[in-house]
Parts: sequence; C-alpha cells; structure tokens
Amino acid sequence: MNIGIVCYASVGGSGIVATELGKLLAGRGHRVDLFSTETPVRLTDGHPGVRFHRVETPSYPLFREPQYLLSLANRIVQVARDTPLDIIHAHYAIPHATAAYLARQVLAGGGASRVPRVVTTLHGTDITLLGGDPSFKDIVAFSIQQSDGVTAVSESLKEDTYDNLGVSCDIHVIPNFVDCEYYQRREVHDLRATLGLEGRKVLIHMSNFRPVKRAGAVVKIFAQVRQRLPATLLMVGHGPEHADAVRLAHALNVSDDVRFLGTQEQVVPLLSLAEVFLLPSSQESFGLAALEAMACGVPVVASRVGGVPEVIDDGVNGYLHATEDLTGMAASAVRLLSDGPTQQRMAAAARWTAQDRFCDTRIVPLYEACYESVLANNP
Ligand code: GMT
Repeated sequence: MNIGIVCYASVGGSGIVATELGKLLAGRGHRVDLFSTETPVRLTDGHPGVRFHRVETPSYPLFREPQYLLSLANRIVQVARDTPLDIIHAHYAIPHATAAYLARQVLAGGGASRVPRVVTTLHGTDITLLGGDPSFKDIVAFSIQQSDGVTAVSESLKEDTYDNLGVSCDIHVIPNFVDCEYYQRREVHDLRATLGLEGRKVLIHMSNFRPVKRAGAVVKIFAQVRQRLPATLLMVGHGPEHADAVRLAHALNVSDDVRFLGTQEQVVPLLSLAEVFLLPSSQESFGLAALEAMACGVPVVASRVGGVPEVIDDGVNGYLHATEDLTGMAASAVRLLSDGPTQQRMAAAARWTAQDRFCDTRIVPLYEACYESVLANNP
C-alpha cells in the first residue's frame, strides 16, 4: 500500500507513534510518505522506505496567524498527485483529520488517478482537552465523522470521543505499541557512574512537561520518598512547566537529588537505571511513556486516569492512585524501592505486559488490517 502519515514533529507520544508506525510499515514493504513541519524526533537519521515531506507555511503581512491547515492539505495533494496514495493516516485530530479530509476532497474533485481514503487516529488531548472546546468542537466532530476509518489508542479515549463529540461512526481501538527488541533493560554501569548514582535508588519521570503531566506533583512525590530513603530522581524532557519544577525542587530542599536532564533522544539507557517510573498525570489517554518504561522492566506508579488502567494492572505491574493522592503514590514508590522481591516481581510483570500485549509485532498488523478494511469498504 501507499500510505501517507501526518503527524506533529514535537516530542510527544502521537508523533512518536506515527513515526515508529511509518518506519515499521516501510519495513513491511509499504511505501510511506510522512508529512510534518519538521523532521520528527524519531526520524532524524532518515529511514529507508520513508519519504519525508516538510510542510512549509508561508507568512504574509496580512496574516496574523500561520495557515498550517491549508499548507498541510496542499502538500498532501501535491504528493498524492505525483505518486498516488491509498491511505492518508492522520495522527491527532486537530487539524490533521481536517487537512486529510480537505486533501481527499480536492483529489476527488479532479486531477488524481486514485482518491486516497482517510484514517484518523485519536491520541488524547485532541479529544479530552481541545476537541470539546466550543472553538473546535463542530469541525473536529465533522472531520472524525468524515474519516473512512477512525482509531483510538484506548477504550477510555473511544468512550470520551463518543461522550464529548457525539459522533456516531465506529471507532476501533488500536493500542499504542513499543519495539520490544529495542526497548529492553540494558547494562548501564558506566552511565550509573557518570551520573553518580552508585548506591542510590533511582526514580524517573519523562514527559513534555505540559500541565497535564503534573511535573510539580512528581517533585512533591519524590520529596516524600526522599524523607524515607536515599534516592535520586531523573527528570527527562522539557516543556512549559520545566522551570516551575526546578524551582519547586529547590523550595522542597531536594534539588541536590533531582537531575533535570532535558530532552534526550536515547531513553533506554536512562530507563535502565530506574527502579520506579512516576506518572501522576491529570489526564492520559494511554501513557506511551509508561509503556516504554514497562518494556524496560520499570514498574510505574501512576494516576488512575483515562486509559492508564488499560496498561497498568494495579498491584501487578505497577500501582494506581487517585490523581491527588501524592502520599499514596510516594508510599507505593517507597515500597518498590525498599522491598526488592516486590520490585523484581513487578518489574518482570511490567516487561511481560509490554511483550505480551503491546509489542509492535502484534499491533502494526492491526493498522494494516484497518487500512485494508477501509479500502475494501470504500473501493
Ligand atoms: O495529548 C497530548 O498531550 C499529546 C499527545 C502526544 O502527542 O504526546 O499525547 C497523547 O497521545 C499519546 C500517544 O497516543 C498518549 O500516550 C498520551 O497518553 C496522550 N496524552 C494525553 O492523553 C494527555
């Protein structure tokens, strides 16, 4: 199949899922055209079989707003006229589902030897935060409804989509995935020494530091853990709440034990240092970062929100708590850090969950089946 994938290039789960999917589809013999404003983080070294198309949005003094939707739709049309696409797969509804719809309509209007079908994958805040906003709601619902196939990354997000947007189309749940060969725990003696972590218990948090990730709550949980045992917290990533998290670590007198490492391309070595991953998000449609940690044998202490309980089995491969229960999360983290057999049992269960349910080898064929069914139903 010829598959066009549209995604955000910024560090974030939806762009990572889209890019990894593109690479894996190319490896399975499909031709993949990937559309984004910049080379996505997981494509910086290029990949055979994946052609990257940069979306340039020209500025003009009359425009006070960048016209990204139009430039994106136009770029898809240009590429599809040159080398026809079977599928346009839009990751994140806003505005990618709308751009895909527009491109399909333009191509159907003439000049294309084949009219592509649109598959939209819903990722989370495109529905739970932004989709229901009155400024977006009608156009998002329309774009989803007009897609030839719609997937969501969890049952929870599927239900949120029906509740928030009132759409009536079928939504097929295809969970996120990891490359279980690449994401596995490694020996990291040198890195442990470089970071001065010998003899320390290690907790880790990775995110884009947006408000929903509650980086401040991560630091507060850690401050409680630190009162009980010697430990270091690795904070990986960057975003709007980064500076506040740094300030809070100082205010709570734990800054010597918190390492703010910024955005890192190689996360497996860092995850391999950790005994616990903290994810106290206020919303999480799935929690790809948690899955990556679990694949590396790191149990996750998380909020019981959205799709997280579909990934984390409380007391088996991690612990779930009410979002505001930071004391409970700290107690679960202390338990994992001080009770070796429990930590090892849960680490093994976490790895098993990733391998058994969320490996790319199991999930990517579900996307292929989705494309095939969309093409069969819309010849
Ligand atoms: O919604 C966001 O914050 C952005 C989005 C992203 O691009 O990272 O995250 C969502 O999609 C991920 C991939 O499917 C999910 O793992 C995240 O749980 C989800 N984030 C939220 O629902 C907050």
